[in-house]
Amino acid sequence: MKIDVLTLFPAMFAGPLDESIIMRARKSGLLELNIHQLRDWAHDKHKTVDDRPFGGGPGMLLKPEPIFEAVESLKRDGTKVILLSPSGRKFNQAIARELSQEKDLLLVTGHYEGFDERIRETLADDELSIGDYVLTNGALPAMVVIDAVARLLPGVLGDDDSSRDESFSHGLLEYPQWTRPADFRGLKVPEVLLNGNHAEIEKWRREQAKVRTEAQRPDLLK
Ligand code: 4G0
Repeated sequence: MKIDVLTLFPAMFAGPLDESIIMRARKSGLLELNIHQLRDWAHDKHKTVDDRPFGGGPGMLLKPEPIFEAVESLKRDGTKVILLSPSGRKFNQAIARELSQEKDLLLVTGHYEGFDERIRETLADDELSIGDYVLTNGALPAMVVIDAVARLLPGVLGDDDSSRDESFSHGLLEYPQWTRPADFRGLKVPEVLLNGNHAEIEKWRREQAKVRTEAQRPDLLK
């Protein structure tokens, strides 16, 4: 998969995507990642990319010309163009799975109070939000989407990690887990996990996952 990102803050992308599993995916060619500076498509010598909203109001909007020209120069046949903004559809594991089936993504990250509406109407195939909060710009949301999608690409994870993903799709939170020592400062691991009865362990874990989901995420059970 190829992922292009259009951003005003390319330096923010150095670091998180240069580590561990994502870097391995990039080095092996399973993921091609290209970060682009939106100002490269600005028209004037001040590299202006924003302007004030018609009708008044606070803040600035990303103006259409630089983004239209950037997207037109970067997208090819079959590229899915996605805006990151607080008004998007809420990103989740199911959307990550869908996106991992695409050939190319182009992530357009905003800033200020948002985008000129013509960008949303004409240029974007989808608009995603990583959650109900406002950040200073869309770089972190783009990195969240890239990470969640890249680890699902065939060959990126080992088999152990891949199967772990399925437990999320069963719609419950993870059951609690412990590792050695069985007694740490008097804090003991539940006896059921130490007795080697795998049918009993499986049943106990299912119950615990349900208890935890009811407490933390009752919305998942509805
Ligand atoms: C567009 C995404 C972009 C509009 C982006 C802000 C949070 C998210 C931005 C705005 C972002 C998210 C209307 C403030 C840049 N913050 N939740 N900031 N407005 O995914």
